[in-house]
This record gives sequence, C-alpha cells and structure tokens, in this order.
Amino acid sequence: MKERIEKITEELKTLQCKTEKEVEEARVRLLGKKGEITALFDEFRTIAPELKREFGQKLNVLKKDALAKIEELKASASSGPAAGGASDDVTMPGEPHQLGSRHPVSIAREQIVNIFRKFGYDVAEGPEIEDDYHVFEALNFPPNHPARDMQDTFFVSNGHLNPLLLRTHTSSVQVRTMEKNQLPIRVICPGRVFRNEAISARAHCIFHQVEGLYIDENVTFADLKQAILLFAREMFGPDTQIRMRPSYFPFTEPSAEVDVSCNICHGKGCNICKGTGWLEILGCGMVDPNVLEASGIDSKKYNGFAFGMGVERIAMLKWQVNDLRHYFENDMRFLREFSTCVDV
Ligand code: 2NM
Repeated sequence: MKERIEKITEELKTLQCKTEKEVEEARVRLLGKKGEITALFDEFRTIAPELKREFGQKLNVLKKDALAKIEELKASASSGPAAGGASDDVTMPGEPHQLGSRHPVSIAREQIVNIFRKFGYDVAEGPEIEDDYHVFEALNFPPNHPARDMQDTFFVSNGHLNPLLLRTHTSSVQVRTMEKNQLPIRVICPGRVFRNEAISARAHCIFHQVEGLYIDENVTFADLKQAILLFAREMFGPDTQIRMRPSYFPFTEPSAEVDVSCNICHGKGCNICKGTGWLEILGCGMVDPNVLEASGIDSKKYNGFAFGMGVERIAMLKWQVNDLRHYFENDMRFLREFSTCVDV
C-alpha cells in the first residue's frame, strides 16, 4: 500500500491535461467509484489496526492533494491562456502592446519642414489666436476684403479697431518675424489655421499650413522658382516637374499658383489629376513692398518671396488620400497604412 500511495503522489506532481475532458478522465481514474485512490480507501478497512493511524493520515493527504490538483487542472483547461498548458508560466513572453503610428498630417508636416531646414530655413511658431493687425492689416488686406468677413473668419472678440480672431493663415507668424528686423530672413512657419467653411471631402474649418518667407537683398522670382522646384523634387520624387500660373494674393506681387506633374500618371492624365497631368500644391509670390514697409523693412534695400501650402492637401496628393474626412475619423485601418512611412 505504501508504494502505491507514493506512486500516485509522484504521478500527481507531473499530471497534465490539455482539455476539460482529460481532466474529467483523470478524476474518474483516481477518485471515481472504481478509482485508484477509492480502491486504496477500500483496502484500508482490511489492514492491521496498528498500521491504520499511519496509512489513514497518508491516504487523507493523498486524497486532498488529488482533489486540489484536479481543481487546478480544471481551471487552467477551461480559462488558462494556453488552454491546456501550465497556466502560471512566469517565463512566458508578455502580451505585446499595439504600438500606434504617426498621423499622416504630422508625417507630411515634418517632411515639409525638414526639407526647408535642409535649405537653411529656421522654424518659427506663433499664436493661434491673433489680432486683425497681424492676420490682415500688416499683410496688405484692404479693409473690405472678404476674408475679413464673419463669413470666412472666426472672431474671438469684436473689438472695434483690432479684433481678436483665429488666424486664417500662418503669415501672421511671418509678420511677427519681420517685426523683429533681423535680416536676412529665411523662415518656415508650420501651424494650425481656422476658416469658417462647410466641411466636405476637400475642405475643413481647421487645417494645417506651412508658409515660407525669404527676405534679403536682390532676391528674384528665379530664386523663388528654384526653391519651389527643389522642394517639389524632395517631396514628390526627383523626376517631378513644376509649372506656375499667374494668380493674386494681397501680400504678394506678382503672385503664382504652383502645380507639380502628377506622380500617378506622370503627365499622361488620370482621375487623380482629372486628366490634366498636373496637381496644384501651393501659392507663392514676391512679397509686396507694402508688407515689408508695414513691418519696418526698407523695401528699397530688401525684397523677398513667400509661399504657403496646405499640409492636408500635400499629404492627399503624396499618398492618394481621396477624402479629407479620413484624417479626422481615426479609423485604425486608415491610420495603420502610414505606420511604415519614414521621415526624410
Ligand atoms: C501664400 C501664398 C503667397 C505668404 C506671404 C507671406 C508674408 F507674410 F510674407 F507676407 N507669408 N506667406 C504667402 C504668399 C502665402 O499662401 C497660399
């Protein structure tokens, strides 16, 4: 009897079950009506009285251990992580955390800013709540310009002379840079801007801009063209072509809108470029002398160029995002598409 008790005790130590069915089979084999431990209890009745004390104790311990073991196996077979293995294996690797990835608008903004940093531009930021002076007045907007209307701009206070408002472009940061009067200026201004617009696939009331400003002596339109061409090739690939169309902005004269050759069809015409072979990426021009003078820069000695682009738009063109609203929905299937984008 002693050997059989020891044998079952040993067996209990290493007993493993993969399924609840196996646990039940083990229970029946050991503790069922015809089980091995039950049989030992039957035999116990027939042994010599002087041995009863010793074996009684041993048998009770054995039965208690067997019941505990069966309970433990039951728990790990039904709910254990490895459904059928050891449940408390502290050497198992942990559950990995799902790492997030950068938002495409952040990636695009960083790429744009880094390209101009490579060209020697400084980065400047400024307040999102601005005054009329820095957003419109100093930038040569006439008093009756539509952008100054309630329809287009979010006003914070309607102070009569110089109301506070949410900036509609980051040019206000460049005005603040020019006011400091440390020339020459090479600065890039990324930031959030606000326009009172109906939300659609192509427009949102909050979006991101990067604007650039270069002021020195003898800056020409050719310098502007070259800066934009180099930027476009860094951003969209070395084969990219640009073209400029005349345009109008209050703060630049002359002004232009810039297109890049379509990076999908390479000029052949597709539905991304609407058959034209070209995609509009930014606006630019030579800074109007009125703008320089308003910030105390001598427009006879200095001149310069400026440009501005929408980050959401650049990211849409670079990665074929067909609806602006994808940027705000936080659908993981969309966001994960950018998890392998690397910075330039
Ligand atoms: C654009 C287009 C053309 C611009 C002008 C200035 C400043 F402050 F120097 F006058 N900053 N940015 C500018 C010029 C912005 O965005 C489409």
